[in-house]
Amino acid sequence: MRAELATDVAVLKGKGVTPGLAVVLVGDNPASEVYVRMKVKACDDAGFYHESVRLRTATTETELLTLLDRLNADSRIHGILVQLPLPKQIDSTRVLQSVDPRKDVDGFHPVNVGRVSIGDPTGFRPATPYGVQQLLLRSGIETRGKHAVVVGRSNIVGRPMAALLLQDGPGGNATVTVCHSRTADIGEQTRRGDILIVAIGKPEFISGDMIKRGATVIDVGVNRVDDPSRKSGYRLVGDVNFEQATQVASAITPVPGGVGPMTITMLLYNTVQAARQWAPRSH
Ligand code: L34
Repeated sequence: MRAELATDVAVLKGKGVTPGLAVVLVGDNPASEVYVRMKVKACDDAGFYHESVRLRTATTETELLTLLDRLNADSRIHGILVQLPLPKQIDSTRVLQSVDPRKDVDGFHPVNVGRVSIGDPTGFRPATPYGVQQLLLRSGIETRGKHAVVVGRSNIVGRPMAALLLQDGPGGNATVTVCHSRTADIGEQTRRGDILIVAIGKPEFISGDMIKRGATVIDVGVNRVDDPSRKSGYRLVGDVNFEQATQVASAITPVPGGVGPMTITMLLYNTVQAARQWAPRSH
């Protein structure tokens, strides 16, 4: 997919358009710093114009909104990403609504949420669930008529994931169950999934006995657990017990190296899509 992107970028540059992304990070959440660094590097590798803006933890909502006004008006910038979570004095909903929907490459603006919800292909699809859908499609895993069980109902992953799997078309047409923290007997639900997608942020929450034999398991969780034997002091584990799951599942994504890198790739895709909307038509 990165190679496909390189071709797309070359075509756009031939038309005088260099995809441009602004990455905004407020505060010093260590995981966010890692993700943002990876995104900026991916932009560099892909030949994008990019601007990364770091704001201190005490940034006011007004300061952030002023920055977004500037980025919304900047013609070099086709995509704007405000890394979440934001410090608590800032109202995330207001911030996400202040990104121009045409530059909302995260797909978090209500206009894009609505478009994805009604199956309008012009809406930006949030990078993580979009990446999961591409993983399934490009691994030849049929979703049509299958029972997909999504664990987690966040706005970033669970809800848009369910919307994408429900859409009519490739990577869609699944029967979808969404589980969450108030679901009674969650194992009873997860065991029904031909495709099990887990995004709840609880280390190794899904044990082998919660998985249907032969299922495809997509582990969206990236959790840091203490590990004194590592130089960093921690290691990464998913929301799924990988060892147990491999005994039961027919396919599974690892953590790290699974959904995370796909998320970054789809962010680049969405930025190219955004840039195309500004490029002169070839016919
Ligand atoms: N606005 N906020 C906004 N957009 C997003 O799309 C995100 N997300 C989530 C958190 N906040 C966001 C991300 O970028 C999660 N996320 C993300 C992106 C990349 C990776 C994980 C989460 C990733 O590449 N993880 C590596 C391991 C990285 C490490 O060493 O910690 C992996 O291989 O899974």
